[in-house]
Amino acid sequence: MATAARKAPAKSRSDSKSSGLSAPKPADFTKDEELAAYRHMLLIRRFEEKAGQLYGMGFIGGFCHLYIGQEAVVTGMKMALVDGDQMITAYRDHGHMLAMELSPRGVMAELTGRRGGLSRGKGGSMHMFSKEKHFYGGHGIVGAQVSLGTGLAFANRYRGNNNVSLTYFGDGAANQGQVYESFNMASLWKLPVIYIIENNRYAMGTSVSRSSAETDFSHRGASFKIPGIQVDGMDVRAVKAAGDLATEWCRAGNGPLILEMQTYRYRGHSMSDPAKYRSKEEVQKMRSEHDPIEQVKARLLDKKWATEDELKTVDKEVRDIVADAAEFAQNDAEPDPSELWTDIVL
Ligand SMILES: Cc1ncc(C[n+]2csc(CCOP(=O)(O)OP(=O)(O)O)c2C)c(N)n1
Ligand SMILES: [Mg+2]
Repeated sequence: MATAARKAPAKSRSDSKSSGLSAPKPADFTKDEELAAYRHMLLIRRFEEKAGQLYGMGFIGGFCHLYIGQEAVVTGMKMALVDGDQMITAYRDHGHMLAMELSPRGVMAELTGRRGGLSRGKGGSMHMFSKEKHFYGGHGIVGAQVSLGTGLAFANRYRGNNNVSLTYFGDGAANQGQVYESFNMASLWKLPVIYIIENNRYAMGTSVSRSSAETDFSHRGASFKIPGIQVDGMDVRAVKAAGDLATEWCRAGNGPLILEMQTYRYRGHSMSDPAKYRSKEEVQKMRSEHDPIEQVKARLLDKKWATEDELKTVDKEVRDIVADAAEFAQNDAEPDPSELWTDIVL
């Protein structure tokens, strides 16, 4: 009996195939779309590099998780949104904020704990929000944002506004229990939520294969009849095409969808990570063969849509925005001590 029970499971009946969904071909970008994707991804990369420097110089305290390597995920998804669509994520969140057009000055000044920060210097790297830009944080408890993101989708449904909630979480968070409670409700009530699992292969120092029984995260909704798709999260065009498909799916009233973004983080989990769990060669291979920004750059040059000099100008413009944000974040005043007693429930 025991051997029969261990037989390989039959293929899931509620996966992407039975719903008629499969990963779409990468989007055919116009010149303007390629250039916009290049600029947006470069802004995130340069911003994160600067945040890393400021951390090293002692301007940023506490936690700081960099998004370098994963830029195509938020950039491609943002290109598929309409006004009013919401985004919520975990603590590796600066790229998500910049994608949602939160001000680089406001984000950087929050990292340095200054008055001009988006949470007035009291939230830090993991806790920033912008209701006007429909960005709902920034959450440090692994998996906690998944139920909140599902709640945002519930509100959309209740208000009949046709907006979609983009709820991001990591491969590690995908093993948290509340994720599945959320999946159940989202599917039962057909909520317009896209669960974006950023599979960057590691949860702190633990690889996916060491921690996950099902390593195909697009199948994680099978028990709840939520279809899923695996996406090359290093190719911004593949992300955009998946984003278009997923937003249309949700807006048509079909309920939730899972997008597993296969991506990679180049830096450590946070700023104090000895990185003994992976080889330098593994990181180098991803950088040299799959870098999301280099892919766009190569296409722009290949199609003669931009020259090296023009791309250098874009880099200069982006560096100027980041330098201005860093300058502001280092010189802005710290919050007044009386601020310790504001924005809290006593
Ligand atoms: C409930 C909870 N458990 C454990 C932690 C400690 N912790 C912080 S990040 C992390 C790993 C999460 O990895 P993943 O979801 O893959 O996200 P990534 O860091 O790769 O973006 C853990 C276990 C936490 N913050 N919250
Ligand atoms: Mg991870």
